[in-house]
Amino acid sequence: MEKIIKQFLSEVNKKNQNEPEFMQAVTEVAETVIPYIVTKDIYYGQNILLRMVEPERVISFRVAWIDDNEEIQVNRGYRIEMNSAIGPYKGGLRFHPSVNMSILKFLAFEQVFKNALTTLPMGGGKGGSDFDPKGKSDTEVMRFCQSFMTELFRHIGPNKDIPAGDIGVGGREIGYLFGQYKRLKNEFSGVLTGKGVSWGGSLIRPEATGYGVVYFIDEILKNNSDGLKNKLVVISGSGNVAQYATEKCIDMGAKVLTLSDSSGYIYDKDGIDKEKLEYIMELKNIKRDRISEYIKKYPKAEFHSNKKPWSVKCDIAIPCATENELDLNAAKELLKNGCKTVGEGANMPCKSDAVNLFLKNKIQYAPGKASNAGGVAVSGLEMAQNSLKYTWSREVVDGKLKEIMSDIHSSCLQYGNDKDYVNYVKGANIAGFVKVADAMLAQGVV
Ligand code: NDP
Ligand code: 2IT
Repeated sequence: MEKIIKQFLSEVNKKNQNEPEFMQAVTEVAETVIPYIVTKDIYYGQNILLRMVEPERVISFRVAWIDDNEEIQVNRGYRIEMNSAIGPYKGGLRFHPSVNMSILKFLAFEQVFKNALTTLPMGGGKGGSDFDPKGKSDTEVMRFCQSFMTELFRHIGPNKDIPAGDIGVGGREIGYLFGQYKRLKNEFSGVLTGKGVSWGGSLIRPEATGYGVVYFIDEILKNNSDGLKNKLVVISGSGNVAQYATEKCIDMGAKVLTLSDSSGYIYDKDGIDKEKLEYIMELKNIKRDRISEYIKKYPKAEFHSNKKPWSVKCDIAIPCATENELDLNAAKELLKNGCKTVGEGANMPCKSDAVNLFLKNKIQYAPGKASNAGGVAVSGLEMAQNSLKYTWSREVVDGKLKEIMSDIHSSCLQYGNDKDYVNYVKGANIAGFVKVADAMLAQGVV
């Protein structure tokens, strides 16, 4: 078995040199899915995984724009259309200086499995740019978004490819992107998700990823006759996912001790309550300031510059910032301090050796493609509402989100339940694979 996996990975590696994040995501899937494929006659010998790791289409383009000093700036834009076997390409756009082909291919690959798990008809894609929105004026962000969409618009469409937000792309950016698409196409359509509620957006979409990850963690705990009440929670990030994960933890009676950004983390031993969270939302979403400002307002809290929050004692850790933010040492520290549950809000925030340590120690560990699927799931519900030309209430959307997260949990149990331990990595990868593979087999070699 090991030989087959190694051979497969070396073949993929040959074609994808210098793409470490993509290879990291592919390796995790290969290690769990290949042992399953070899036991199934319908999949064996069909090279399905080899087809899945090859994007259906990769688009890369120049984004030129003029900054406030009238200087010409040039960024690179991308869209990876990874797999459309079960529906149109669907996935976010990331604007961050670190964006490159490897990062977007890993995100697009993960998205294929995640979207399959949601039970909704969405294929997988991802895009973005190395543009850094930090420190840019609103009008600079608008001009960049307009230039970006002036190329992207010809590749996307409500039945073709439907982008959404991710790091650096929130409601403001989706607004500017949508405005430019509408102008170029002279068409008001559901081409993007995460839109404002008054112009085609869904209620609960901003909250969905953060709420969803907490619903998923609640499912894990319930499966062990436990719950979130009075649990100590450590969260990283302070953006969209972190904020709403915090809100839902508070609602469910847990105590959130930390949040972070790329400059460090805050530790509030009294817990971040609703009022403090409201302050953080204003700080991050409106003032677009740094998390360190928190201790000026709440001097009893601590700020740890250039550090990550994983050394703080907790029951549950929810990494919600970015990939590979939790390494082996951090995982050891969490274990030493008695942490029992790790639910990923971000995509691939735990390094492979950290994940292996969690699995070896039977930590309840939920990979992002299962636990953070709530965001794209509600994007799918936004698409459904756009098609119906109708809107559902908060309660209806939240109810559907809860049901979807519970169904994803059941799918993980179906394929990942090993006697006394649920391996959610194995469960999520095989469940996602089966759905996409069956569709690919039905559609022939294309
Ligand atoms: P935001 O841009 O709203 O927030 C990102 C947060 O992570 C910020 O606090 C940011 O700090 C921090 N961060 C980003 N990059 C780094 C880095 N390289 N090092 C340290 N900190 C960093 O993004 P989201 O909350 O939307 O996304 C967070 C994660 O969740 C990502 O992995 C994303 O792919 C994933 N995700 C998002 C979904 C969504 O619906 N938005 C859905 C599913 C997954 P700073 O401001 O200092 O950069
Ligand atoms: O990683 C993700 O699932 C997202 N950024 C959300 C994608 C979407 O289409 O809503």
